[in-house]
Amino acid sequence: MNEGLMKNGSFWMPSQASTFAPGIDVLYDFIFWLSVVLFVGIFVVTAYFIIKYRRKTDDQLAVAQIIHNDALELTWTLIPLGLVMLLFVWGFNSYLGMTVPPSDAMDIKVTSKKWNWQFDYPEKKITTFGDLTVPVDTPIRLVMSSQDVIHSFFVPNLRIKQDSMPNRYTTVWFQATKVGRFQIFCAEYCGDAHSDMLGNLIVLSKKDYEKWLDNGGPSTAGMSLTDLGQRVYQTQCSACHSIDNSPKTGPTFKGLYGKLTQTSAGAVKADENYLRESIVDPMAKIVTGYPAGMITFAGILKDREIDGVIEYIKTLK
Ligand code: HEC
Ligand SMILES: [Cu+2]
Repeated sequence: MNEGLMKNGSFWMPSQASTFAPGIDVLYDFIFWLSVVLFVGIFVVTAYFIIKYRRKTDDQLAVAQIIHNDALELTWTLIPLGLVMLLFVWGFNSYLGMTVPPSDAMDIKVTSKKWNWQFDYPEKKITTFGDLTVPVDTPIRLVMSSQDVIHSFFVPNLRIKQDSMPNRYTTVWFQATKVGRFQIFCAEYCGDAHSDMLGNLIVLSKKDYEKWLDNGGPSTAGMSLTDLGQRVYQTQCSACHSIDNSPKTGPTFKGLYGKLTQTSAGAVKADENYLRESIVDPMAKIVTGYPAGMITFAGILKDREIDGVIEYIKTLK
């Protein structure tokens, strides 16, 4: 579990990890307590009037109707108007602050697709899946788009949420104030595995971030092929392929290696070449009984990652 979402927060809110968070929480608290005061106040006054002006004797006549009262009407118009305008100006102001990034913000490209997040760091040609790594105390602008349906990038600790859409760019910016790991959610219902469309925001000190960039991003160099493959499986394939025979959109990986698979091109033995072809050119042979529902991973996965995932599939006897 990520620190911050469940721990360190208050009863209402996860811990604050961006420059926006304190201001937004004050506005939230203000609206909350204003609602409590108005709710309780109106009920108390209503109850008091019910008792005070109740009919006391059977033959009591109705009190004369009040048709018009300037002072009363001005009061109940102007006070709510003032409150609503205050909330509008306050909210609009913080909205502007969240919409307009500082000119020195660092751009990171975010691509969403069913069902994961891809992050491209322009300076070093690094791409990561699921994990977004950023330096602390640095303005970051996310330029987002989607490869399929609408998704929504949501990090509660930062107090930011922004839809990511096909065929257009949307942006959101933030400045993290705390080193740590925070949960990324998809906040737009986007299909079967929507609730698995999770990621981590990893905030590093500036020095650690430079080191991370210099090492080419997430260090996979020291990882064994199988470990790397398992990671690729979890971020890229687990939405559609199980490893325990349970049914998903695609066939299970359990026992797949070496098996005779029925496909649109006849029976094929699932060896390394077939697995590789299924990953980079999934339309070549469609498994019988399944929809042609897999996208190509050519250009998305590096060769070593493909090798890794094949090794990983081999371990799933
Ligand atoms: C969006 C869902 C989806 C994702 C994500 C996905 N696949 Fe698939 N995959 C399918 C479907 C559906 C099939 C069956 C139809 C076909 O053969 O194309 C399939 C078939 C396969 C097969 C052939 C299986 C067999 O029984 O012969 C392999 C191998 C495979 N996928 C590997 C992968 C790997 C590795 C990944 C991750 C890098 C991945 N898939 C990600 C949907 C998906
Ligand atoms: Cu989504």
